[in-house]
Amino acid sequence: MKTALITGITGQDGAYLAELLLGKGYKVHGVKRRSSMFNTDRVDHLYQDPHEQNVNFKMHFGDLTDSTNLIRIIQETQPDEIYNLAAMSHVKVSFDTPEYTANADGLGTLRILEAIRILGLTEKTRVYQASTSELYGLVQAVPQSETTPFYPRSPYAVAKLYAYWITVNYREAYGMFACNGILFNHESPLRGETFVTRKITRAAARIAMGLQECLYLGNLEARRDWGHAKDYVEAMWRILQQDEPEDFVIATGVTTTVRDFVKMSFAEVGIEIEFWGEGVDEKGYVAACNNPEYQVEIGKGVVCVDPSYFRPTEVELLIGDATKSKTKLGWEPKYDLPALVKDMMQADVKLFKRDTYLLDGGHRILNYHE
Ligand code: NDP
Ligand code: GDR
Repeated sequence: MKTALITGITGQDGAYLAELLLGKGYKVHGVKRRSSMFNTDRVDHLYQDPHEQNVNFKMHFGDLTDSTNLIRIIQETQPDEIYNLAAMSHVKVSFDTPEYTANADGLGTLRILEAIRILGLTEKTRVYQASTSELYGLVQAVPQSETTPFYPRSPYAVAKLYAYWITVNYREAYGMFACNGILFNHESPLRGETFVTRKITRAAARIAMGLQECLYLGNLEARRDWGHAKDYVEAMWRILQQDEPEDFVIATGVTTTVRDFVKMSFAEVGIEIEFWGEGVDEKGYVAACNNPEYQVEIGKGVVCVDPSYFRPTEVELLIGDATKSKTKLGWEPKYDLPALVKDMMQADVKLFKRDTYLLDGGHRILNYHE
């Protein structure tokens, strides 16, 4: 039985990866942060009572900014594979918290690699580093492959650039089996609510139910190569099963604007969406949506552009070339974009139907944001 350690177990990818590895017979350890509220929703279905025998899923409190903690967890668990998925992963937020992002996303990776070296596990433990298409940033060439030059455009991407290269360096300097998966955007019903796709599918479901009138978004013209997280965690695992450690791009090869993602999502609930505020000055955008003159009929949907969601420097176009992964890893995505949108929309419609019953019954719902 192989043992895996997953940092970021409470996140979207951590949850899907844990499920995948448990299904393959792994013993899975996860690193979770202390929070003042329960933060394990995404993995609660995998929970095993620690008092029972043969427990294959265990969580440990930890943080990527705490090296002694990481050394102790790695020493205790002696993993065959570490998947470093933990990160402050929100690009826009990284402009507000650049130092913390550098610490967790950049130095956090170094702490894991050093812990392996300090513990004498360089021969035993393989490492997957969650690298990102954000490394490409300002477009140098398309489609983007393993050989396309990087030009990061946010504190998040710059921190991930350090993580990328320190992973390569430890592989070359110490012969470690350490690999980067350069993953393009991947989404799912478990996607964090503040990333654009989930923000859109939640709003589409809520607007269809009359729970919300307007969806505020930033740059509608940005283009992303969106895949399904379930397909992408499969690729992470395959990367660590190779004979030689290498870096791989994981992408669908199809790019779509935020605007079209909006249209596709609302079409799932039979709503033709209107886009307001374009061509109006910055304050005008928001004012139009808040103006009572513009009452929206229930069942109709409106998107308003709110410049507060613009980023100081934007990544305009991502489209990945995953030829190497397809040939070497034998990886193929099972979901295309319409299937992804359908999966997310169905889940959010179900979620808000449940919430409607609870609200109608006079119950308060925690974490209930529009
Ligand atoms: P999420 O934001 O959903 O999850 C991030 C995880 O990291 C959460 O479990 C979070 O814990 C944890 N975390 C954050 N900071 C720390 C810290 N200082 N110490 C320990 N844990 C921490 O991200 P995803 O699952 O979407 O992404 C997984 C990884 O892949 C990230 O590194 C991301 O940057 C990268 N990536 C993601 C892509 C995507 O499209 N999803 C594409 C390419 C790369 P908590 O729940 O407590 O907040
Ligand atoms: P991204 O994802 O920055 O690509 O990073 P996000 O969904 O946040 O943004 C995608 C694009 O949509 C535009 N956008 C908005 N974004 C958000 N969050 N909220 C809005 O209201 C909004 N309106 C328009 C953005 O400007 C951007 O162009 C994700 C994260 O998962 C990273 O961790 C990961 O590395 C990359 O994907 C690949």
